[in-house]
Amino acid sequence: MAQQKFQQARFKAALTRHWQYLGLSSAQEMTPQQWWQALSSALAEQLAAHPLAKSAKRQRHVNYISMEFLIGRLTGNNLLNLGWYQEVQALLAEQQISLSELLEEEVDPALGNGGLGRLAACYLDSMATVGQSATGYGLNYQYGLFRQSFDDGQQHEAPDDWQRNHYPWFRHNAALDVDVPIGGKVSRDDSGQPQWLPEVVIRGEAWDLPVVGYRNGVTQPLRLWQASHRQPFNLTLFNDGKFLQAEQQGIDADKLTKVLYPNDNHQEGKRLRLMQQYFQCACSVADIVRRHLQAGRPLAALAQYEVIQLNDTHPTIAIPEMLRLLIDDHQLSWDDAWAITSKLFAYTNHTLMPEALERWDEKLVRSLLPRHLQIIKEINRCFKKLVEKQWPGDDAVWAKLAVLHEGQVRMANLCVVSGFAVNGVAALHSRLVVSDLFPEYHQLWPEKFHNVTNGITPRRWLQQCNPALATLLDETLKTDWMTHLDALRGLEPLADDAAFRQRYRQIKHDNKARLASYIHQLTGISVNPDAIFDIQIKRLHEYKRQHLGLMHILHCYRQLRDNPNAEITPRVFLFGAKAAPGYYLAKNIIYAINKVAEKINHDPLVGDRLKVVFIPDYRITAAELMIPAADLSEQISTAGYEASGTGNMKLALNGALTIGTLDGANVEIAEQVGDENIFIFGHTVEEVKALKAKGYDPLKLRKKDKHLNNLLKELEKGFFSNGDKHAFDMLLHSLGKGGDPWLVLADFAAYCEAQQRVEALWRDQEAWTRTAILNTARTGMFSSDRSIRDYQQRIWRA
Ligand code: 26W
Repeated sequence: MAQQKFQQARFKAALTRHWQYLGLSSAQEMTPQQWWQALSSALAEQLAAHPLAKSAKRQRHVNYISMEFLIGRLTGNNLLNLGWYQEVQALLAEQQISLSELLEEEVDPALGNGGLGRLAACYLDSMATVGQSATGYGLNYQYGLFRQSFDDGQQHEAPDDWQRNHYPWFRHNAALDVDVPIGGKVSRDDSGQPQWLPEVVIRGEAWDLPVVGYRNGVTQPLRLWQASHRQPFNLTLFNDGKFLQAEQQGIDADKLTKVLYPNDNHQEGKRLRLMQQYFQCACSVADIVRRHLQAGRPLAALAQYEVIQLNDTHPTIAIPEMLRLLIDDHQLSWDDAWAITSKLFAYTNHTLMPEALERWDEKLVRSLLPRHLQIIKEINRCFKKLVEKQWPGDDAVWAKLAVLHEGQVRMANLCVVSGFAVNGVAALHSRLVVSDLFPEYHQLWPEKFHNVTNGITPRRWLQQCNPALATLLDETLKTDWMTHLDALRGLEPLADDAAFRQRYRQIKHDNKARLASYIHQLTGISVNPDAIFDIQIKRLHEYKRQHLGLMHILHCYRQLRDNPNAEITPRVFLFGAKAAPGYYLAKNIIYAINKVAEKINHDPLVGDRLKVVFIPDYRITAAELMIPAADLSEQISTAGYEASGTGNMKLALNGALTIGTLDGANVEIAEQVGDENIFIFGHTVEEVKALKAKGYDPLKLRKKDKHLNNLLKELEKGFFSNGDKHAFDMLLHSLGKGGDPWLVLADFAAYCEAQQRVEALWRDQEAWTRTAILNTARTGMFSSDRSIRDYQQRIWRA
């Protein structure tokens, strides 16, 4: 399809309506925030009027269900994808308005925690861009991920009231609202058919955001469900003088989509969370089936036209919901309903961490979803026959594979048993999914298992966040690299061109200066743009080992104090990370980093040579500023635990060199860029397993390594915490006796050695830039367009 044309007259008229509606006498009277509102609603109006792309014949429509979509700011990104940026910029300039300043007015919708939610957003962008007909389904949270600030170094959380009510990109599509039953019990009707008598019915409102393809005229919806009540206000109660009770149903329903759960990689068995999951699935499944029937297609053909991709197990309840709808509402037999459902669902696994694998208490499921529990039991019963046939009398295997076991419903098992495809998110991870998580399932159904390595959208993560580099690529490559990212390979010869290196280096330097001024404005700390910008940005988690980074900072600081004239390479260590509010150890790590930062940043002996900055409230917008300014990308998880990572791809594409373990997609990044252009260190997956099997004792290591011991001692003595000897207890205990499950101490020496290799290369700036250019040139395969094509070929067969 062709690019959609910008209609100047319509746009101007919409702007005018906006200030007139506000009761102002000219556009000039609008505040910057009102300008942003006016601009965005004028754009949204043109888009809303644009018809959706008709899906190509025989292509299955993809329904991407995810509890999280970390979309980031929309206005600038939409302008860029539409190809209207320059035109709108010029129009606004006529009124002395700066477009880039207006774009800063947008709140960053934080409807996700981290990697999983951001991946969903990149995939929507790519599906629209490659012309894969798709709908994203999620929840319209009133409060997104909490806002983070630091109070004497400790994380403080505040609600993220992002004001969805005034978000001009939203359209409430009232014709699509759905009624969702919850609770109650199941009885049998006269013919013996189960009949669900729910306790309450909640209204699901369809709030659509437009997903704009890259200059191809495609716009498709991200549909976020918002809970309300059919009768939010009870007039009878009100008339009886029961004013507070009168609003109760509305308030109760509202609670459902009030707030995003801030956990990442850790399940809590909370009732409200299960209600959120079910609410989202019920709305989405109803919408999918309605769309199918409205197109005049038979139910039996549902899986020919639709596929449902589950973003981790969070939307698993969609599976029994689909069966329920087909059996109870459309009177299909179990066998017919199963034949459809088992061809419809595909499941993506994003983590192997046992504490993240969702299990729900059978009692809880029964109390909220009694009919679904019956259906789950039936799936379990049928599946047991199969297992019995394959492994007769083997109770241990059944205990592992059962969907329902010892009063727990296991969502991952439900997905594998009921879905037609399962995939991991990087080659190594997909291998481990088979070998460590689901080996028996793989034996049963080898054809179900796939790998699709994650990707990132080059529109937001290069063109938008790094415009200077994008311009250099435009001039140099003269191709549509943003939709054919492999074309970056064309840069390879230029790595040997001194003039090109100079330009590339200058861009990095300017991006660093831009970040430095942001840091100064935000924290008052001055950082030197000529130093190495060493960046670790990701959720705070033990397995990601921000504390390994901290240990290395202590090591550098110690070196300087031992020898104040030491020739060390100036570095700025930058962190960005939120810790789940109930994850105390992660918060203790944040505190430790902040305290160490305080000491180092104020030590006159150090001067400009080392700086440590923990940037508060890390989010998409901060990432867009930090990634183009990075020299060094820290990807230092314990091997085997980071499923893929996607920040690693963004950073490498923008010319940061990776220091990392052989984990997740780091392995594939190393394959692409070449071993000589990346700093790999530490125990491999096999070595981690072997070390643990042998019995790893961090204390022994500590005793052997005097230097390491001294670093830890300083933390213990309160040197960084004004004499408070207990400030970092949690962190230190985790590294102590019987501890260090993430092998921080075991990888420390290798990490420091790799950091020395980093410094050696940095001293030769020409060689460094050459390597950086090769990183940009060779990371084209990490475009999410490629990931989507892999999904099409391997899973959706679109
Ligand atoms: C139920 C609590 C919970 C919440 C979120 C469990 C698990 C999650 C996510 C699956 C965690 C997550 O975001 N995983 C990350 O997914 C990214 C996208 O595939 C990967 O790049 C990261 O390696 C993985 O940690």
